[in-house]
Amino acid sequence: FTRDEVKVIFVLGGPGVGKGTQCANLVRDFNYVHLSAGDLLRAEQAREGSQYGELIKTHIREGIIVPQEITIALLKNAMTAEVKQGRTKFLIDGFPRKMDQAIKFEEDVAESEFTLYFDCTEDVMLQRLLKRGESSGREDDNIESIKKRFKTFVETSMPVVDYYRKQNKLISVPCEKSKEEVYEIVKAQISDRMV
Ligand code: UP5
Ligand code: MG
Repeated sequence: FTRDEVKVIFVLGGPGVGKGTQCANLVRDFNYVHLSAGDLLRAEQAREGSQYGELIKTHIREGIIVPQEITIALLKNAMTAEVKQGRTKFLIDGFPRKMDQAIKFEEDVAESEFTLYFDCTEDVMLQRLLKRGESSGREDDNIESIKKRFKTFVETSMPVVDYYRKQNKLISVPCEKSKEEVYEIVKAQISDRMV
């Protein structure tokens, strides 16, 4: 596909803030495809014969960012498959979480329309992750990994958020309230831009 064929919205926010939850709401109400970079990495990790399985596993457990080449290739593949089916509008969740990824993706794949940023205190995110960790089976939903994810988010991913804020391409939504209340704010902020 070419860069003009697709429409891309980035969805960013700290670990456990509710990116996946709100993307599911958006997909229900708008004609978008939800691609979670983390989900794509976990699927690749679990894929038999993947040469990156071990690398992805350790990076996720340590809460650090997998090299961009891997993540961008997974995203591109997933997008290609969707475009073939005529689906061209994407919510890209949990990506880009490092400046090099943002620049490379926008250069090579497509420019983002805007970034939806979910904002929340670490305390609230921690509670959500610990609760989810009781049943998620995710290898990074434990207190040690969660602390590392928070650190990476502040040091490595917030510069991306600030970069889009400076470009006036950031829509920031507070996320402390209930899922339903947060979604009301999301809709009010972006529904006119989801066409
Ligand atoms: N919940 C959600 N909203 C709520 C609300 N308003 N009130 C109360 N509860 C709420 O939600 C988390 C939990 O909170 C759920 O139980 C939910 O019901 C509840 P969820 O929607 O899953 O939050 P989300 O922001 O998607 O959390 P997630 O854990 O997926 O975020 P991360 O950004 O940490 O995880 P991701 O999967 O994106 O990445 C994992 C790892 O992959 C990274 O740490 C990194 O190592 C690697 N990665 C890369 O290397 N590169 C990438 O580009 C992407 C990922
Ligand atoms: Mg998620």
